[in-house]
Amino acid sequence: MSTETGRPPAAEERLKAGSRFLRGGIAAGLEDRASGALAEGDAKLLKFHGSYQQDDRDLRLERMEHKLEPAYQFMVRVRMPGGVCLPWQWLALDRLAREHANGTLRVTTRQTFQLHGVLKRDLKRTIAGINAALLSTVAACGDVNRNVVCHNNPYLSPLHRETYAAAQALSARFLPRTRAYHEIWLDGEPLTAPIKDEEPLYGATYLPRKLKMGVALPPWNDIDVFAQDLGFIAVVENGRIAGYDVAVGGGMGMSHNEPATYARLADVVGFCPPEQLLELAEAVVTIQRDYGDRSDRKHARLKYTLDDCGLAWFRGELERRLGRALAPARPFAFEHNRDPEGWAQDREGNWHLTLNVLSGRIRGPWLDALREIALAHEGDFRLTANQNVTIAGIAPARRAGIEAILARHGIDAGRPSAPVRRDALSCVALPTCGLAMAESERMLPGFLARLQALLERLGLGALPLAIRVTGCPNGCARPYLAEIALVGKSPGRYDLFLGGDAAGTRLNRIYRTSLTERDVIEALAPILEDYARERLREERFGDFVLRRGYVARQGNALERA
Ligand code: SRM
Ligand code: SF4
Repeated sequence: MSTETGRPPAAEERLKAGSRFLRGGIAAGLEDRASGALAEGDAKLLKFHGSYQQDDRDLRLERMEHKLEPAYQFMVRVRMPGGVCLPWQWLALDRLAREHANGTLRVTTRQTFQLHGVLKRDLKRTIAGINAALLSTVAACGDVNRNVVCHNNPYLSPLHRETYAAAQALSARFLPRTRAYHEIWLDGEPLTAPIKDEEPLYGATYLPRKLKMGVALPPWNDIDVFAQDLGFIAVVENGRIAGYDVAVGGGMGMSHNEPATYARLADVVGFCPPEQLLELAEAVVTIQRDYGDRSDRKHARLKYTLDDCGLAWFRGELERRLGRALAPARPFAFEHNRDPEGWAQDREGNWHLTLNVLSGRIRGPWLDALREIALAHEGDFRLTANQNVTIAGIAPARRAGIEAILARHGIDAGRPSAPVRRDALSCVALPTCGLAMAESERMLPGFLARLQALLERLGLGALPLAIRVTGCPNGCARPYLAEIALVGKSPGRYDLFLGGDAAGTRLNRIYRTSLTERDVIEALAPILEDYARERLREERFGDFVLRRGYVARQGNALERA
């Protein structure tokens, strides 16, 4: 094992190398009833199996005072490329959420589900249950290719079908090959020494860090393609997908006060025909495998490899591995990165209903309503990377039935959400996320209500606004692409970012630091007043703050393309 930097490898590299292809001591640790936790190294390896060890942070202090170990619990993330889930799979996840988790399903910003609050004794049952529903959790987390996201607009098929097929193919191609997952969770026959497992693509130490892929279909950028390590932008010519423009090196994560870490938009490096998609992805993944920084995990994402080695070098290396020159990128144009809301009908007459789920948290009447719908629904469900749910493929005769179920549970599918709610995203943060510095999901409804009141006072109640909140700078709700973003700094305090655009092609800029929620509203009030008076026709708030100099302008991804 070596690193390109000449510095010693990070501890995680030794852990992976010595884990016997991700087995570690997880199986034995699950049996150990003395603690609700796994050993430290095993908790890290567990991520590759799609689960995070967490503890209920609301209870930390109290349990410490009573000399109890933290309230350990596990988050389980499903691998669901393109976010498509059949009704019976939905029912299986609903049951697992009620029986073994905290009674909620959480739609993530990568188009899949998370369960929270699973106890160690129920972890195996939960993961086995997900597999019994022909879903998986393998490689939903860890230093591998994560859940592949894909444009979500089923009524645009057959183009949507093609992008979805591309997402599925990418997902399958980069699955780890180790049998550890089957052994631990599905009672597969253990391999006896010498271990014969191998990872032909990843190798025994997998990637230096996580890697994220997504497939976009312009004019919709509902997956935020420029935030992906490797993004494919479908190029539509004569009504068919002629191929994909390839964008590399996107990423959101950074740390406060560490300028060596930063959010970065992906660069468009060329075009590839559909049949070369997997080959190209493999070349990108193996460059990152071979050249990514394995000594410093804060500097190990593809975006840093790209900036350290240079875009020209990267393109050259890519072409060397492909054995041919990359074709130049073709033109594309994105209009927005949000989801449509409400009912839409496709050319065959079927209906699709996109429900706005605040922060993607499905609980209470929403959980019950969607369960009831899943019992009767003959189409499928599609999760979006904006944390929403589309009930897709509803036959015309069944639309009224779906509406009636929703209405019985107090959900009015016909009424659009307030725009601030419709396009808002938030990460999970407290109480489950171990890295949260401030509230996010739990503060969002109150914050949006205060902002909505301000907007209404200024006559801007119907203003479309992309607002994103995260509990720390890691960027799980892709805040640096929003028109307004709050990024957690310390309990109750946020950095305020302004100036993203409506299509997810521009990074915003920091405007003020360490503000309380109330300070944020006070800081926004004069800018919104100015906007109410001085905006140009159709001018978005994110564009206005740049034009008026509230934050400095920087190039966007399309200008870099
Ligand atoms: Fe994330 C870590 C939640 C999408 C960047 N993310 C975490 C962890 C696992 C915390 C941890 O490491 O202990 C969070 C679990 C919280 C919880 O209790 O559930 C977490 N991330 C999420 C989710 C659930 C946010 C959401 O509200 O939906 C999203 C799950 C995605 C999925 O289904 O796979 C989620 N995370 C993202 C995204 C958005 C995306 O991928 O489009 C990003 C920014 C894009 C990127 O990766 O650059 C993101 N998460 C991070 C980072 C920063 C990585 C970096 O390069 O610095 C971390 C921290 C880390 O990896 O060390 C992180
Ligand atoms: Fe946790 Fe930070 Fe991600 Fe929010 S952004 S889920 S606080 S890691």
